Amino acid sequence: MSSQKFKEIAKLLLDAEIEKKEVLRITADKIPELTVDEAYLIQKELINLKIQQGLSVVGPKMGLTSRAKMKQMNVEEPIYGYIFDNMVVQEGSSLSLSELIHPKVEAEIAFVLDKDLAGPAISGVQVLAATKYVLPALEIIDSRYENFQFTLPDVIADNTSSARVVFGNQLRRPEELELDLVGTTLSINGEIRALGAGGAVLGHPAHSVAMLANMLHREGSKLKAGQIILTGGITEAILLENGDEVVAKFDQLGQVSIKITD
Ligand code: 0L1
Ligand code: MG
Repeated sequence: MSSQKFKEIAKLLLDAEIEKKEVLRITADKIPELTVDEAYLIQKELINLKIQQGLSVVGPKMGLTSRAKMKQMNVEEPIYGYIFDNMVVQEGSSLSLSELIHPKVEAEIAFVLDKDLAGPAISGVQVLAATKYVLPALEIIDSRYENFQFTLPDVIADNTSSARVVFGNQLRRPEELELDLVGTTLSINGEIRALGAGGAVLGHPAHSVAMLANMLHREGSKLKAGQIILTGGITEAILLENGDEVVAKFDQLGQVSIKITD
């Protein structure tokens, strides 16, 4: 497959994001045999296009980190993408549906490292030793594909549906908490719509960061100090509607909220 083709598809996905228009998944017509490795090459082209437009990477994110989501997609390994500065929404502020296609929200724990971490064979213990602090987050995913329908390579190419992120204000040292036991509720308009604990993320969110460092190593890359890393959904993702008041509460980590407008 030519790199020109990958560039064209990256541009198509970027245009879909900017114009807020869903497109047919790549594997339905353009490249039915798209592999995971090729999908990451398309993702890389997409990331480069965003950087050329003046955007900056805030940090990487892991997706499909729960056993349930992996089983649903019939995959053995999570996937990763990137969060950009224009995706960060202030805690407690409003987000307009007019900026997005069909957004969904999920509750996550984010890490900030104070040392670079390069795979291979990084462990959860090494991640915790290199962590400056952890913080609560809401991730808003917004697949650029029609009806959120895609295969694994499609969603990798689409920067793992990354769209918006809201970070909470409470920063905690990881040793102050048992992150796998951190209970989390995701409420909309006062009603709990999803719940879970940190252990839903590959047994412990630090395992997700370790796996990410090891996956990045395969492409000659690493986790960098200061980046904010999203570890993956503790809860399922819930479709957002106009008027939704979204609040995720995390045991010992505080809460993160956002209001959805039209
Ligand atoms: O952050 C995520 O877990 C999303 C990964 C992509 C799958 C989806 O869009 O549901
Ligand atoms: Mg996520």
